[in-house]
Amino acid sequence: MTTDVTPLQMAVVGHTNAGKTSLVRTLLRSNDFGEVDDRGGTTRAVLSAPLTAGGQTLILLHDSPGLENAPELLDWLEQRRANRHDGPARIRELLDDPRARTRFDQEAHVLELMEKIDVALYVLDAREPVLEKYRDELAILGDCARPIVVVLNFTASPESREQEWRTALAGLGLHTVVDFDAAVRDPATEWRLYRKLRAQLDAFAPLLDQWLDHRKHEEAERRKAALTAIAELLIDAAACSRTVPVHESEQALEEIQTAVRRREQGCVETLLDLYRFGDTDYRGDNLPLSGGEWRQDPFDPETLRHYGIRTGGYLGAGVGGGAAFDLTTGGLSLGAGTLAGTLAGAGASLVHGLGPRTYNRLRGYRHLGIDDAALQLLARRQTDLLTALIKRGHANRTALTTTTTERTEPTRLPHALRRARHHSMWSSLNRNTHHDATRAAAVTSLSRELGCSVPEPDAPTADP
Ligand SMILES: Nc1nc2c(ncn2[C@@H]2O[C@H](COP(=O)(O)OP(=O)(O)OP(=O)(O)O)[C@@H](O)[C@H]2O)c(=O)[nH]1
Ligand SMILES: [Mg+2]
Repeated sequence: MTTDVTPLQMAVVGHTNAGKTSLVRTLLRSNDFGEVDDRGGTTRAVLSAPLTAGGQTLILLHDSPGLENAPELLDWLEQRRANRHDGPARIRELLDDPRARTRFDQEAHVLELMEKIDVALYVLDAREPVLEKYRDELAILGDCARPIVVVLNFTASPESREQEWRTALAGLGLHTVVDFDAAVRDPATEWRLYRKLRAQLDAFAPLLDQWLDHRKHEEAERRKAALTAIAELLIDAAACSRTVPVHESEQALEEIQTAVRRREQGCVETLLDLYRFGDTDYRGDNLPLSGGEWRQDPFDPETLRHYGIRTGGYLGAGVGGGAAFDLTTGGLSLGAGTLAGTLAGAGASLVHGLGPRTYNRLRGYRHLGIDDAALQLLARRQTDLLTALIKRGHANRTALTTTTTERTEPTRLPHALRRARHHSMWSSLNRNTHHDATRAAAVTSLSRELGCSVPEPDAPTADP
């Protein structure tokens, strides 16, 4: 049974173009809220969105239009001598005055909002010098008599004047300041922001604790689901195989490659969905991801080189690595275009010491699958993508990039993938598929192993 909760009402206010809507997007984990633009004056009315846990709204976020005319508005307020010691009364006087409302239309939306909220996040562009107009904005907001937490945005920029701002804000009696770059998702800063709110809002402390617990749990579950999706892809790819007459080898290889490419694409989409990113996040020409698809083919040796994956001894055979291989050879890698010819030319020498499927082979059959290097490539770029998504804030409007770390030594495939080689039923890309408990166990152990190379999104447990 759920009890009714009175949500914390939180306004996001500040100068125009300071990054208010971007901050809301990051806190919501969604780039599907409001409009974000460089021009300024983008948000023209208050727009609200809930932060929910277990079907309950715990926090209501209110985005607001930017303050543009604070100096004149402050002059107006300072002329109201009758209410000179009563800030909220002066603000009400302004809102009740039709001429002032028209004159300060944009600001009136914000002041009306300030009257009904529990706390305001004042967003500042930390790259800006400490100008008088910002002090005026803070003086006006101070009149509203609501707790204010100052959010220094753009702190990841080299032009950030964070220290200058902190000193100036302290001079104005504002000590609750948190740095926050809305384009970067950093759970530690988000955690700090909520801790600052908690310190100011005793009555909402249990609610904020509940929200933080929810957020941590949600992040951990999201990461787990993403790692499972990658492990499923890799098991499907490793277990994918076709046994065909030699003359159909080339066609069968192409079929395997097409199936694996599609399967990888499915995994990309699952990860983007899990992290709530859309097609605007992967535009761009200089990226491995373009229009939601990898621009580099996983079966192209160039792609392997890009990822620093060595194809071991395979290339020594004189054929392209990272393509697909005849599983009966125990690891000889063969490019699609060269497969039939190479096998035909290699003749019996390839048959030497080939293991249990030699019989089929001798009768003119091939047992084909994808090679270790291509599997390593799939694992690397999916875990790289997941790492980039974990760190990406929803205010980030540049296209998604992934960084790859160069590895020179060929690494051994994880045990689960080596096992998958012997279980063709485990692959959804084969005709006869059967997902049993052993496959599930392989997925679990592989996703744990993959997790070692993907950062934990958990916020720090101690107070900063
Ligand atoms: N790099 C970076 N860019 C940001 C950040 N926050 C906002 N931006 C960019 O700054 C511009 C303005 O952001 P908005 O979120 O629209 O700002 P706003 O305060 O809501 O603007 P108005 O609604 O016009 O008052 C956009 O181009 C954003 O992409 C940030 O933390 N880092
Ligand atoms: Mg806005």
